[in-house]
Amino acid sequence: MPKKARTPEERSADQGSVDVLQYACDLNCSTTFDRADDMLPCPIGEKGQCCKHCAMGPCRLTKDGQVGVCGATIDTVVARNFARMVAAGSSAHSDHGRGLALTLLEVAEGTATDYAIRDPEKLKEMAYYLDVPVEDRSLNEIAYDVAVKALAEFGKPRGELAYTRRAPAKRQKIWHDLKITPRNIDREVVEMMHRTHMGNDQDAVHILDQAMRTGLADGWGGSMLGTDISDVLFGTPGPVQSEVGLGVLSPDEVNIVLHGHEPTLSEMVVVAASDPELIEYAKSKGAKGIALSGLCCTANEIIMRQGIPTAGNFLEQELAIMTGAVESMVVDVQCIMQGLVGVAKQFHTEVITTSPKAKITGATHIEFEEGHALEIAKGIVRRAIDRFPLRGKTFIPKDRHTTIPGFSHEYIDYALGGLYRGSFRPLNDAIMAGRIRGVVANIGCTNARVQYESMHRYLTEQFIKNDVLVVETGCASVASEKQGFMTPEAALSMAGPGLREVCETVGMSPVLHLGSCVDNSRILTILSQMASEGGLGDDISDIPAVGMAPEWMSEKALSIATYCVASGAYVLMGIHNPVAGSEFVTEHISKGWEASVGGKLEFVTDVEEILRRSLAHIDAKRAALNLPAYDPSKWGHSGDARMNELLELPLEERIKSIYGAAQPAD
Ligand code: NFS
Repeated sequence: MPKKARTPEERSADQGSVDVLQYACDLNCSTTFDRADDMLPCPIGEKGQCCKHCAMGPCRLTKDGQVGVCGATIDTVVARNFARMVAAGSSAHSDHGRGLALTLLEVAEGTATDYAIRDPEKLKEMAYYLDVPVEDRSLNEIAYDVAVKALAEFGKPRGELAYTRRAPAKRQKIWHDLKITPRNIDREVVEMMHRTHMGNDQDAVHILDQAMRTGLADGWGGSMLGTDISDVLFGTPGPVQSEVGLGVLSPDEVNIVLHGHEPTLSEMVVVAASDPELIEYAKSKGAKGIALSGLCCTANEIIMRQGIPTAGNFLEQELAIMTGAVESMVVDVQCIMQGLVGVAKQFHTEVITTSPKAKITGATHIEFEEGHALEIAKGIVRRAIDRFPLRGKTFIPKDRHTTIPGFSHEYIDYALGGLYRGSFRPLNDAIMAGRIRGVVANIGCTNARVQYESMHRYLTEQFIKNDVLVVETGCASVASEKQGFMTPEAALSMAGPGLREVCETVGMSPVLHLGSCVDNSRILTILSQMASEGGLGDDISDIPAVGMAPEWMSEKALSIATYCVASGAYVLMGIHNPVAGSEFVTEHISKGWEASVGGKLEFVTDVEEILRRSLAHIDAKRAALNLPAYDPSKWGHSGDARMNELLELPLEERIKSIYGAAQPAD
């Protein structure tokens, strides 16, 4: 029976989206939220209890002790379903990384002349880990070898992933002992698919071990290569001021929304849109200029490097079109809803697919080639301009917010110690002293099944109030950007006293934007650096830190969760438990994985319980390190906020408050 349709306010915590959702109702436009309300999730598939791996099934294992036609137990079926989701997620991130490696190769070979090496130092760091010599060699020679070695990481016949050497020594040993160090990226994904084919691996623990190895191939392989090469080609991010929200769409310029994941395309459209000839062409069509904005992880890529505003997260892709103000939505891969084409048909918007890996029926396909990148990007911009005269009635919400994204791990290192003494020491010290209680990585998607952004917003606010430094990527970060959490002012008005003091000293916000979803690899690097800095144990699992994706929806989120757990982190996921069909598997990925790799994965739908478990975990890790118990009353007696407070006091009280009561002279 269809559920009752939710109101716009019940669907989204974001005011701009609520306004457009109301407008969509008035126009009788259907969105992903209507489809979610109409379509009840399959209760069997939701818990991982359905096996359709052969034509003797599908088998639905809903009763205790029931087995499939082949005899597969519920534990095997649930573990296989979960492992396949991890493999799909790992493949998506990794193929993104491979695409960038191929672009780097073309740059080095001189066939992709529109790109350049923007961060030579990062290229040399990659060379170090990939055993590429750098002495007396040109950048192109280094780049060529780095690209070839990076591509070999996907399919080399022997050895292990080179980047696993970036993990703390203790962590590497855990992986070796458990035989889950990834050998090459493609091999782990292929082996996961092989093992879960009918009639192979039928031991839940063994299947789940390979799921960890497949996840690690993503985190320490495909994603980490993707992040590094993006930085090499497009620049390592540093803080930049920009804006977020559907209100960034321009009422009088040609709006081109860039949606998807890979920066190769979006960066070129950014260049094309600043071409004076094209700007003049836009004016000739009655527009004031060309306005670019981003959606989903592409948004994160271009806001943190180029300051291009973010229109919204995953669930705002249809809403952006419904404003009637978008001439062109240009997409590449991942998190792109097929529903876009149906929505676009009701407006003047053209949906343009560009990847040879992702066509959508009814969309215009203009295939992107790195060798003709700028020419193709200019063609795309021109098409968008041509649609401007077709624009009808528009409804652009007012909602837009200032944000300062762009915290690469290199920048954090620099911010904490300056150019000559950059280090994670101040961060470790702040955690050890208790000024910062711990760190939370809040990441992942938004999901149409819940009031989207509400969990991200609530949890992030509670964490910073509790002196927990929050780092974010992907759609989660868009939610915080809209709340103003990613400005230094947020530290003054919202952070707990200890975190506030640290943020004031460094001049940073209490929630740091680390980039797109592949950039969760930056979190692995930060955690490894914190472990090697000293004072917080000697492995990632010792650090008072928690990872979470409270509004996850994609298989990529499961891959991220799995590699974070295998790297030693406690990870909490919301929405629903995809392994709920097996008590054994639910228990194994929590307590079982904690025993074997020190990290654990739990699915918790109640937001208060996510908060409680996170803080309890952080405090338990502090206690295990013999650090002082968290006590906010010790902090907050210095800094700008305290100065402002003092300035409000009458002079005498102010002096007493600073110097104490005057003591009688002897
Ligand atoms: Ni990542 Fe989720 Fe998609 Fe990016 Fe957004 S939905 S797992 S955050 S855009 S990949």
